[in-house]
Amino acid sequence: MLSQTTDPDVSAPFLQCGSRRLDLSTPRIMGVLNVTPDSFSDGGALRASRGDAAGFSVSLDKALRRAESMVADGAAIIDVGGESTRPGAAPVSEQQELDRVVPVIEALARRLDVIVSVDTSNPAVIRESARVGAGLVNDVRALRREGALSAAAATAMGVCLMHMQGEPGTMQQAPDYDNLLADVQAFLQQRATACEASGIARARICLDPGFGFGKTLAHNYTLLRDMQQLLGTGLPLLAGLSRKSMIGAVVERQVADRLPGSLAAAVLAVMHGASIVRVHDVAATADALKVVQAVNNAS
Ligand code: 7PM
Repeated sequence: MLSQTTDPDVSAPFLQCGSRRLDLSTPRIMGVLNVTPDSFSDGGALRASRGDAAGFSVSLDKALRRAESMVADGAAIIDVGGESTRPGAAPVSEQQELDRVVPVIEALARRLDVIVSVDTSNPAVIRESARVGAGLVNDVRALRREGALSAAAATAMGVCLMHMQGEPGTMQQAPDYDNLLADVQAFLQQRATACEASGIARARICLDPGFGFGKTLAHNYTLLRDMQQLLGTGLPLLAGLSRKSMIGAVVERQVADRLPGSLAAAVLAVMHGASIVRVHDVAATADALKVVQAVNNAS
């Protein structure tokens, strides 16, 4: 008897990211690459302009090596960002953000066989990142900034639309929902519809419930338990849980000691419908997800 499961091409899920098609028939890992001035131990040479040849190359090389090792460990996407979403973080100017992320994206896109993602809300950063080879825009503001939607639409990049209640500086002050899952789903659906209306094909869109972004601890765990409901949109889900305070709160450990908790969260996210997990610890997460896959493939 013919069945869909005998034909690997029938309804195989994917995310289109520029010229690359990310196969989502098994869960994928997005590795986090921070390029803030303090994220590499040379004291911030990424901030240095192209004129500062020594500092520039040292930090660029470190970023490249870190990304290379994440790819070797199993990352399908490298997410390049400037931690501008951290509550209380100093605002970064457009030029600073361009100077930090564009050279790194260009180097990664040229040298690595991986989808390079840019973590930004800024239209100029979206445009420049696409020009140098980025395949995905990861925007915690879901392309709501003036000009961001049209900037993304003018490229062939994939987009990750994340739910956030409020703005990074104040979002944790009093998170409140009438109906958490319904509110998150309605927001994401509305942003996906806006993307499609701007010419972004559905195949380019993935959704993210935004763990920790305008949510209490209880909200975050309800969302992790019930995120399968978001699959009703028909779009793939990305989940970012790695090292977050929702894990720290239950294991009572500092950021550096949250790997076991983060692995449990990644496994649960995949079991509850996530196609992509955004993590800091790629090798360990890859092992954990292989165990999930072995269960799913059991006869
Ligand atoms: C401080 C606060 C530092 C928060 C870093 C963070 C997500 C993301 C981030 C996510 C998507 C972190 C966050 N989280 N992008 N960017 N989904 N799509 O813990 O959950 O990494 S930044």
